[in-house]
Amino acid sequence: MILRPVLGDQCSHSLASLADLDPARDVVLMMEVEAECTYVPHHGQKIALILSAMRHFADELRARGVRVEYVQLDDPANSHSFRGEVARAASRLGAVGIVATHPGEWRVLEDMRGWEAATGLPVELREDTRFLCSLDEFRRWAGDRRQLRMEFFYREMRRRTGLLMDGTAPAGGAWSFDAENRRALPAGTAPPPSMRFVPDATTQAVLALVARRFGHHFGGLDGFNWPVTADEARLALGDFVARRLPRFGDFQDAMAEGEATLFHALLSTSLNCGLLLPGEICAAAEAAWRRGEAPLNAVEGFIRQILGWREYVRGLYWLRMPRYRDLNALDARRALPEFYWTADSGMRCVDAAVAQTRDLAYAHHIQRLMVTGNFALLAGLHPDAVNAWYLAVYADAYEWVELPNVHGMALHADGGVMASKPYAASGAYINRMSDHCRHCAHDVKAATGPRACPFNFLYWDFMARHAERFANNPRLAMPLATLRKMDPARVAAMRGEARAYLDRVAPEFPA
Ligand code: FAD
Ligand code: DLZ
Repeated sequence: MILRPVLGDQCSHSLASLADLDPARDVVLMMEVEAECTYVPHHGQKIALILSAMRHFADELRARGVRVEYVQLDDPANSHSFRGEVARAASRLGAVGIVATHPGEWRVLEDMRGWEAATGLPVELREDTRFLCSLDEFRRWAGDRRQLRMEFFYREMRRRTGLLMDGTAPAGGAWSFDAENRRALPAGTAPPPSMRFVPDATTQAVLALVARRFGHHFGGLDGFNWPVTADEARLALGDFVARRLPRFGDFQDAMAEGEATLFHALLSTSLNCGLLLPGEICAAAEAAWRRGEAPLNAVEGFIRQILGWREYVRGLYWLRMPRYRDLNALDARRALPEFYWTADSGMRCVDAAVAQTRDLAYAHHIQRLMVTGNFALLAGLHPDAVNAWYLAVYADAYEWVELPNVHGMALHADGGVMASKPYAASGAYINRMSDHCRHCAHDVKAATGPRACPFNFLYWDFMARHAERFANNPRLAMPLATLRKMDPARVAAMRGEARAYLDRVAPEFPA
């Protein structure tokens, strides 16, 4: 008997380790383990999503005639670690070998490397073929390039997959239409509400289990509305393509009061746990454009996120781990402010992002990057604390995708491996892209004084703090030139306010 462990983010029938499964001989092992629910205190909705998706997937496998050994969280014999459960099942079932698929996190790969010793059995680890770029292909592409840039990787992926290509040329004559995708949401625009998924008995049981065991974790369960099966995920994809994709590009960077999802896809949770595959999502988006149902700026912008960014961050993660997560290029040393949990910073944009994260386990890209991420960058919050927060609070978070986005894109802690400049912005950016500032107690035009927007004094403090480091970065030439022209007394006043504010909300860790 070959034991075939399937992890919580591997709920895909096309999984490489299931390709040659012999139902008469083999057993699939699925394990709900405490260690995976608590290595960071995951949002309850994330735990519920994974456990429900796992239970549904196990049922689907059984319906196909596969023997599934499923260990529930409440099983008294549960050892609560992957290695412990694999060893227990291998000996109980008399396995002669183990076949698994490459995991999504370094930490789990290290665990798997101990399976042979723990069981005395040969372990075959297969490539995760659900990605469009293999780890070897990414390594070859990265080669000895001095700088890795997503744009060039993305073009290569377009050529390789033929997505949005007319022969050898990009559809519409350009690789990117990003310049058209920076509109704020006009007042009165009502994005279509997302689809409703009513929890079935399996999901209800899991929600009750999560409330009982992990009720103390950050986040509410009432708003749980995630697809938990491939069928549901495909309905969500169809709904997105028909109702939100056409305007995805225009309002990709917008934020609005009371609008948690705008024209975003809400598909990352399904993709990341295997209910959908990236190829089928990109194909559905391209088909909508070819049918004339969605414009090219929307479809290209959307496909770039999946074919470009998603594959790129995954390649980068495995290329650079494990050293990547220890980088702290900007020597950031401050603690995570309490308001990342309580949503009471007094900054309307931050509180909106944190409150919806608490309620939905979701925030869209610009909230993650330009609000909570931007604050963390400007304030110099320690990368470990920020990474742990992002990994805990989002239902789509796994380290392979969370770490490059947070550590690299938002915090610039990797010194520029992921992005050529830090995404630092003052309140003016948030004001341009949202209506939060109009409702905020702070004055977005003020950089000093009792009503000053913290994003303003923190922005200039950040620029001054790192002026030397970024002196030769052409993408920061403008703000650094503005800083040099500013009245030194004004700069000193902003920096004084920044220090006083930060010492209050985010004290430095001792060196
Ligand atoms: P949409 O905006 O509709 O985008 C469509 C799809 O593109 C997403 O479903 C996702 O699969 C993919 N995508 C878009 N941007 C990225 C990106 N930068 N990296 C990888 N895939 C991308 N995404 C995660 O899946 N898990 C995370 O833990 C995560 N953490 C993030 C942390 C920060 C600081 C930032 C800036 C981004 C993070 N992202 C993460 C990327 C992105 O914000 C989410 O994928 C997106 O918000 C998910 O919502 P959606 O499905 O509505 O996405
Ligand atoms: C995220 C998660 C959670 C909360 N629980 C489980 C679990 O009980 N069993 C399981 O197999 N997987 C779980 N996961 C997903 C794993 O953490 C994920 O497979 C690894 O992070 C590798 O990406």
